[in-house]
Amino acid sequence: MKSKLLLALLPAVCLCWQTGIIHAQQSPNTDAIPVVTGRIAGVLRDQSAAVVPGAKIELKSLARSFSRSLETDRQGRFVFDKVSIGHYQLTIHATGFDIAVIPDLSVTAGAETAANVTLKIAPVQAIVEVDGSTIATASATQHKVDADEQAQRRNSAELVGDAPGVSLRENGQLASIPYLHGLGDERAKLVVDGMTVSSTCPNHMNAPLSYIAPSQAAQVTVLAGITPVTLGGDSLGGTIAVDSADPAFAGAGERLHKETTSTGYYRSNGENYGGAFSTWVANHSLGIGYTGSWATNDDYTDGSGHKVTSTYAQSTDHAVTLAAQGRGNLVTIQASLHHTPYEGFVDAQMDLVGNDAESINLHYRRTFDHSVLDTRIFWQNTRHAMNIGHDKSTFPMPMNMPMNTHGRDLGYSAKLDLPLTDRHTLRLGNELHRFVLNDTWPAVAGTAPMMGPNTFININDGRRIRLGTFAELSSKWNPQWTTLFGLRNDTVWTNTGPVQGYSDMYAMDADAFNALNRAHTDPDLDATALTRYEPNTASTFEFGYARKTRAPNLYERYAWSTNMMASGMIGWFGDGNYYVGSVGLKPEIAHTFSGTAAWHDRARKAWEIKLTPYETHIQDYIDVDTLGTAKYGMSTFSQLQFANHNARIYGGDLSGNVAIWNSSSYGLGKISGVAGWLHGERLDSKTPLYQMMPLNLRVAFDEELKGWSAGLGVQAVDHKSNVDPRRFEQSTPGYTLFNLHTAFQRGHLRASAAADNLLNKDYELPLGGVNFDDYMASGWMSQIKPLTGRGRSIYASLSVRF
Ligand SMILES: [Cu+2]
Repeated sequence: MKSKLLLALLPAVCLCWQTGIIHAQQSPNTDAIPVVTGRIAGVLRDQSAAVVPGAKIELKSLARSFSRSLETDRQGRFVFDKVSIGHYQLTIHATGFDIAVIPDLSVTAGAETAANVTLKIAPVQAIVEVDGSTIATASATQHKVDADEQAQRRNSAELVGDAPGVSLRENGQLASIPYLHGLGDERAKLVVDGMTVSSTCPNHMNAPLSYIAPSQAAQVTVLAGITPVTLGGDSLGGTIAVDSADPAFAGAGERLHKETTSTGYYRSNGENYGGAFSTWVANHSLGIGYTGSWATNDDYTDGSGHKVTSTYAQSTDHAVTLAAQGRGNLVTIQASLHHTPYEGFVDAQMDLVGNDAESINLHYRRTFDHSVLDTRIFWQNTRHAMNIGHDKSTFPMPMNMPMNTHGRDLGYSAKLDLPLTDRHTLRLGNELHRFVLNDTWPAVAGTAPMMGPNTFININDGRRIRLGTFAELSSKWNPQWTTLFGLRNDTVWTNTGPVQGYSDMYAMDADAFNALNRAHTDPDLDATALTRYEPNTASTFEFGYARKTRAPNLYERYAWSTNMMASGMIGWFGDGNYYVGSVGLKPEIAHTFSGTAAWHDRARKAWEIKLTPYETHIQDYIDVDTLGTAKYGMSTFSQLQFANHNARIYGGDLSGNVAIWNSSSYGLGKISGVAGWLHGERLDSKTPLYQMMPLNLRVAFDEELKGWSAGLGVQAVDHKSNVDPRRFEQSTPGYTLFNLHTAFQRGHLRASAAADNLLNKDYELPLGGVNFDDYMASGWMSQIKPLTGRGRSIYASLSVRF
């Protein structure tokens, strides 16, 4: 069915195939074939005649409710054995290629039907498949994460950092926070293996992407701007999906499919080292695997040689996966454990002193004759502890201030892809995400009434429940025109129980909060309308509108204390300010107009250039009002309360690549680049929005020759002068960074090396927030400064795969 949808979406399905009947006598396994069945066998190749391994081959009976699927083996071969005689449709999905369909293959008794297929490079990258949905949008970027990238990226957020429209905000070492077209953190939906997991922390220290190690990530998808409603819900800026590898079952001629990878790496700046191990074994219907990783790092040093304290971290991840397939069914269950004993936060008053999470993710996919049902149930239990870490100066803060949160995420999703006619496909779905949060700060002996004698209850059984229902119609009117219309309703319920402070000095706020009606129901409506025009195989134009809604999170509504110390613990902005919630907050609604124009050679192999301008008007953007300011020593901070204000963001992304040479003697030499520019402002005060990435450009030259690859990258960032006055955001100067990398493959072994910030440039991160540690270490006697980035770092890794 999905093949039909894809067929409908693609301008032309380029497919070369030959079928023929080879008499059983010529087949090597003649005696194994019973008379009422036959077999289908073939080899998959690309246009250069190279074999295509790991492609998904789906076989469907044209007459009966029967389907089977498998993957091509390392030689690109596949065999369907003991296939009942009759007529079948064969569909081939391979990343980077067109979907190929052989509409009618006939299987005769005791004979082998050959189905050798030559795949063509996908002329349109507009089709991406993520979390059970096939999405057509030209602005989407999707890529497979290779071994070098898995080893080179410090955290999984960095895997999406080079995609057009994305900028990363530093937030600890284990997960930077992606911004999509200026809308970041919880304004961008982050989906890890189909799961939506919440930050169980008032500082978002355990952001969703910290729950998948780069070594486990196999594919990343970025949908900035116009997100199809199937991937929506709390997705103001768009959606980022990070997925681990699909289960691979034994292919033709393979009794067991086995894969084992082991990687170790070392990064000089901050003594960062770690390793990952994964192993997988499967027969034709059952598979089991394990992935584990461990990483540790000390504080890094910036380009001036200054040690940036509280940038240390350590983490361990384990995941066990079981998968089974047969007759159109695929079931996967994954159980994971994540353990972070410590992680410093240089831009916050607190550090992470413990984070433990367990999760279970059950996925079931059923392929029917004409439709696909995709369902998932997930659960995660997170215990998170904060305190003042070992790097932080204790003056004039208390020595000890424990804060503990406990969060539970539970959710399900069910999606059905239903082709109505050859032209139209309907997609229906329903999903639930339920988040329950407790946030309590135990009393510290001898500190009453400031921090005792009672436990400070920040969030008491806070709940945010989102139930979403959606319908989407995608239509391929003719080879040139495609449309997509979607409607989605999310009802979000939030509530929390009564609270208390450490002592009576907090009673006024607590009593007022407890007297309020804290239960809210927000009926959120999302809509997407997208149209695409492909006048020829060398250009694509797309234009769309999306309305997307996000109801406030639990801290935005329920962080209740106006006490300076208590409100200093709230906020995920890294700005040193003090935040207070507001029960009456309304959901924010983004109206986005965006277009994409892409020009490329026919095969999208030699060159491509893509331009995406956008404008978003955000009604009731959750910004802040100033309650007061306070000068501590040399620096001034604000106490801010979350408040709705209209805002708008506009900008554009430009990306492109060109192959400069491609030959057997010189290999493939390629230049690629991504540029982004945006402007964000609050409409009533005409002031800039917080943390808007300045004009930035990344250019890379890469060369691949046989088992060797190397590249040079340049990143140039303009100075940031548009700053948010309410948060005392500071401007940062422009900078240019260079990096080099190389990798070499020999048999099972792969070695890679890199130098980041090659010239050891001293620079300030435009989205890095402030260096709160240095300010505290000076006894408040310094002007608080923006966070500086990493100085030069040399990197080496070695991995074995067999
Ligand atoms: Cu925290």
